[in-house]
Amino acid sequence: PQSFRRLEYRPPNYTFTQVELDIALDPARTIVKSRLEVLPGSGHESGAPLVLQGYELEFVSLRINGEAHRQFELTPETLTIHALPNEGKQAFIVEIICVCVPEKNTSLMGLYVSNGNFFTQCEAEGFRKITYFLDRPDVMARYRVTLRARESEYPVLLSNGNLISNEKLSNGWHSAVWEDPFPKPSYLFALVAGKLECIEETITTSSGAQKLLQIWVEPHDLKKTRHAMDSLIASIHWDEKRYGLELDLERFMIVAVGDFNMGAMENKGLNVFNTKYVLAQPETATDADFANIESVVAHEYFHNWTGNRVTCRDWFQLSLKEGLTVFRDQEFSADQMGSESGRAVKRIEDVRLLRQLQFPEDAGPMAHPIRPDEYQEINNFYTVTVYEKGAEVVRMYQTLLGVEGFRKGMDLYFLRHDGQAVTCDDFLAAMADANSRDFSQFKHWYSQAGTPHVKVEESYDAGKKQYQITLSQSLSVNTESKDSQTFHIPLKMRLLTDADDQVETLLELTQQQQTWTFDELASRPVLSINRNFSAPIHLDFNQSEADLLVMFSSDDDAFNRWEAGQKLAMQMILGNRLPDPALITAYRNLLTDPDLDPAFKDLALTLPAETYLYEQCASVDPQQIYAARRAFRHAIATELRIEWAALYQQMQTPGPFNPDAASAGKRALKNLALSMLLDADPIIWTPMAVNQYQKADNMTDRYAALAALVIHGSKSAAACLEDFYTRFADDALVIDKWFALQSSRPPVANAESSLSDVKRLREHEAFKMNNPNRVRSVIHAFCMNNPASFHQVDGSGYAFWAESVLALDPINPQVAARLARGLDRWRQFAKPYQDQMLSALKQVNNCETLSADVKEVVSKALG
Ligand code: DPP
Ligand code: ZN
Repeated sequence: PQSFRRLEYRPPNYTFTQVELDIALDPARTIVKSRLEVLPGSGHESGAPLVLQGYELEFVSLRINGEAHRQFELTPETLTIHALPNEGKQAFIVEIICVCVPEKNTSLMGLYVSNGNFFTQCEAEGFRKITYFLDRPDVMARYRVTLRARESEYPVLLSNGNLISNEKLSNGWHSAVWEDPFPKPSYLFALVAGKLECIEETITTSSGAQKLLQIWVEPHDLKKTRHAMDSLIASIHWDEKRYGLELDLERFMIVAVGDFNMGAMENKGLNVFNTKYVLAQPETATDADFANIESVVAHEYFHNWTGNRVTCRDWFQLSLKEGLTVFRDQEFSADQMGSESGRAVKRIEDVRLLRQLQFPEDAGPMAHPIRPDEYQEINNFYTVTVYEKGAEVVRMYQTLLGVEGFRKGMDLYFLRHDGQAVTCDDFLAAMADANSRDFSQFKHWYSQAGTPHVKVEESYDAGKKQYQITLSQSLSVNTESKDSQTFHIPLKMRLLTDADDQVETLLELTQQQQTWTFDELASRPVLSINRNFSAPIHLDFNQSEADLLVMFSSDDDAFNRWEAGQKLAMQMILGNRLPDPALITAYRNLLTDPDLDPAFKDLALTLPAETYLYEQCASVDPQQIYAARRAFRHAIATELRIEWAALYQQMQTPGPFNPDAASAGKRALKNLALSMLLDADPIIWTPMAVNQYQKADNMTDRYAALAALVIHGSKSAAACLEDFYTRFADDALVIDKWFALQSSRPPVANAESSLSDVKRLREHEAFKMNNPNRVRSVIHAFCMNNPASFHQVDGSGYAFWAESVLALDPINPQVAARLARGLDRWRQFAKPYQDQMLSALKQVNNCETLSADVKEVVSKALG
């Protein structure tokens, strides 16, 4: 397979200034006419042919400067045009006509049909499935787009920018012309056509301009758009206030689609969203859904500046826009929490995700730097490393420079690069230059894969009243190469003392090993370091359980307070121990502390995920870890049953549903209590859970009760599941929850295995192999979110995985490749799991017709 390398970047031979598209939409045969104004590019070589990308297109005709042109070659992936006028040294016009077949497009890249409507997805390389083009992000052009379609079937016609005109044509067709005033790369092109309706609002932005905001959905979903609109308005105001960035278009549209590979897409002025990240009302969406919608709407809106106005030179720079935009949406969501403790809760959730998903990736066969050096299929690099670790790297600039210094860097970045396609180095240079800082060592965060380890050694000399810490850094064994460079690591720290007289400081670890000395300490302090998770590292610190207990009950840094509890639980679970009395007491004090945020309590009593526990083991026995974690949880449930019962009452949220952070936190804690109580005293609490299921006026409470019944193997679960299905049969997103809950149910005594459930669900009449959300809620949920059921000694889970990857791949390679990542960490498992995984991987790898997407993933896993 072909590999692409970052260092082989060449500036384009040609570029386009103006692109005109005329698209006659027909599901079976869409005719695309393009008119391209071509100029020599910054890498022009006289006489070089113009090589356009095109994929799964039917070529019809080519004209240059108005004349039919015959000197060209077609391959399955390119159109190469020779004999250009004047050797291509001056502007010329290329006109191409081609045809594509949207109704056959199940990959959901390019132009496709979903529920009778047309949608596009062009990032990263989908535009080449619509027409022949220089489909690379450093070619930026102005677009004028004419859409034509049968009016009765496709009354709404949308594209990027501003609507110029709308016309009735003969034969029941109509057309719309859209013009985008901002030059953009092809990956930001979008069109939408069909039977859609919108809610709209007009707002005034900071310069006093009026802007039209619209959210387009299928008519029956209009009532579920309010929260997305509120989130959009909040995002627009936040970006003005925090970064001085204003919406630049007269009109900003969001469109929801039920068939979508990703979460959402930031096409200029016309964001296309997975329905999952738009539609919400209290009866059908959980608190988590509300929060996700707010953050994804913000994320895509923020791309308008970080991604669209300033874009990526090439796809190796993806983290330039994604890491930065995730950081921006994280900060926005933290501000939306409305309190300091809310900010900390958001931080804990983000770090938990990073460590559960990104740390394993960084230690596995697909490990790559946030700026990868090589890829076979770029779709495989929309990863938690590029996104979440990328956001951590951006956060470290802010930690080092302060919020104001970071803002100065952002201002300089836009001043220098607005309208350009640039690199991660350009971003780093703007941060450095705006603050007169030397970031040459910081660059290694972009070039080295793997999670760094920082080892802490401490000593206290009572005679001298002196305390010392020595920090040493190393890359993990897997990824360390001889020439690995030391990182610039910002570590926030504070010494916790009885006198409480120490301030928080920032240590910058830049050498392999450094020592810091602290004087005049009357007694040995407790070290709180990497506060607020200031650096994305593994902290190797053998802190005593006594010190951890001190931090868990009193560290003023909420993140480290939470972290101390996680570490205690983790050590005990991995040591196959139950929580000791001191920890139970600490849990009890925390749960009954009237001043603590309920959302924080919920996180503090949520145990580390199984997959995070795996990362701590040299050889993983998944059944053993599952059993130890479950026993530990059962002990917390029973020992604290009185506190859980009290919380279940105290955390009720009477009155109309409000999705704000404070109410959501109460519901989370109440529902954790319910789940614990079902574990501790099922006979008493099963009827209570059934009652909550039936009486709930919102999805958070209804779903939580249902999940608790299902997860604990309650006899009432089946009836409630059936009721749930009937109640919500018309709501695809709720039915996805119904599928996902059953597929991710861990093993329970006396119940059938989840694998047989999943196999049954796959035959269910509502299961659809070509709908990514449904596939993810059944197959991915089982293979990637139900470790104790998936990892079976007989390998049956892996056989199901192999069969599913092979069945999905011809339909949708991107969704299949994501599933294929499910066995990445096979080397880490004990026998016989490891052998069974290996044979499943080989089975997939042996298929001769694998997509480039899946091939890259499994060959790297085996490699
Ligand atoms: N739509 C994806 C995102 O916003 C890819 N750009 O991250
Ligand atoms: Zn993004």
